[in-house]
Amino acid sequence: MLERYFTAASTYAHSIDHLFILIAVIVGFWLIAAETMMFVLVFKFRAKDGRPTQYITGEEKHLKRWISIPHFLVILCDIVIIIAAITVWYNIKQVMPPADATVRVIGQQWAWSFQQPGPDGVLDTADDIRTVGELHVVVNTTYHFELMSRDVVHSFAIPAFRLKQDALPGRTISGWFRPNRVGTYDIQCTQMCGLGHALMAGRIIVETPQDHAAWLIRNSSPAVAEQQAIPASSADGLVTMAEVRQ
Ligand SMILES: [Cu+2]
Repeated sequence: MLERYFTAASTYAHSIDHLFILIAVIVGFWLIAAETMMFVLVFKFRAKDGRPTQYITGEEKHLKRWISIPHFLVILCDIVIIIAAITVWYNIKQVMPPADATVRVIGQQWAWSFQQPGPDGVLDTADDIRTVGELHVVVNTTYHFELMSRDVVHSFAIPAFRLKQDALPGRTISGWFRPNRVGTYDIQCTQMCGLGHALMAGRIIVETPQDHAAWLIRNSSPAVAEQQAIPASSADGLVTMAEVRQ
């Protein structure tokens, strides 16, 4: 079950994982250091017969150092985390690499629906393919998505891609992903969007160009399919996108 959270199937999945590991290691180090220190002091200076209680104001220089030095080091660690986080955010959310294809993703209570170009490769034309709960994409292809919502706030999430983006009614939000591993991965809604929220799942199928071309033809309108039909003998999976688009 946890497998889907560890699978990395997009080009930026690893940079997000590395950021999480960096934060976990830095924060984990300080957690262990602070807790260890606390228990050592509690144990060492516990009440003992014949030992007078010390009154410490916290103003003593040699004691103040126990606060100021770790404080300074923690701020230094914060700066490291902030720089790493901004770099990852900038590369994934602020910069859009040129798109090989664009898909439209629409959230509504309680399903994801998708609109993607048909064999002509252009969105909003007669041969567009519309699907519900299932998005077919080609491996090693940069996709831009236009994310919309028909009703309330949803969040489009593909854990295997480390992709998560809120969908707001009345707005079209752009983003991108580049799948780099063939397979079928979960799509989830990660904003509580009503009674059927938990049922708002889908899947993304990352396939080879050949499989995708065959899928395109199977799912195009009958007229387009006939035009682009592959003879049964050559339907051995050797059709390229370029051939399909001709
Ligand atoms: Cu939702």
